[in-house]
Amino acid sequence: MKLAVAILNSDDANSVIAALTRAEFFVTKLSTTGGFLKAGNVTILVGLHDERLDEAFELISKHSHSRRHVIPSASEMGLGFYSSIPVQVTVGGATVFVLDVEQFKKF
Ligand code: 2BA
Repeated sequence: MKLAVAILNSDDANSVIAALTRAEFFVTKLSTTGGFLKAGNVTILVGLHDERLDEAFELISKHSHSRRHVIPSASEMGLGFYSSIPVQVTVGGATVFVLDVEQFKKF
């Protein structure tokens, strides 16, 4: 058993979650904030059997899109300094971590 922890763009989250749920995955949605942009994003937890990992990856990647984000000049960059020029970063699609699950129980 695995736990997939996927950080999604807020604009993609509903379609990713809908696709996973339709495919009978169990999903928990958390409201999170990126440390760099300090903008809201969505983290989902998906507990799943090892053999369904590729299927979950496929659905997450199909419904996640990368976006360019411009940090305006003179905004704090999360690194302890201020930029004097606008900085462009590419955000996403999805960032996914996969953890081994030692035990899984529902009471
Ligand atoms: P944020 O931390 O707000 O980062 C947004 C985007 O800014 C990142 O996109 C990346 O392009 C850039 N970025 C982040 N940290 C940076 C740094 N120290 N120096 C230069 N550029 C940096 P993504 O990599 O697609 O990440 C999207 C969101 O996923 C992140 O939002 C964060 O919430 C999460 N994330 C990504 N990688 C992570 C990791 N290794 N551990 C934990 N969370 C991660």
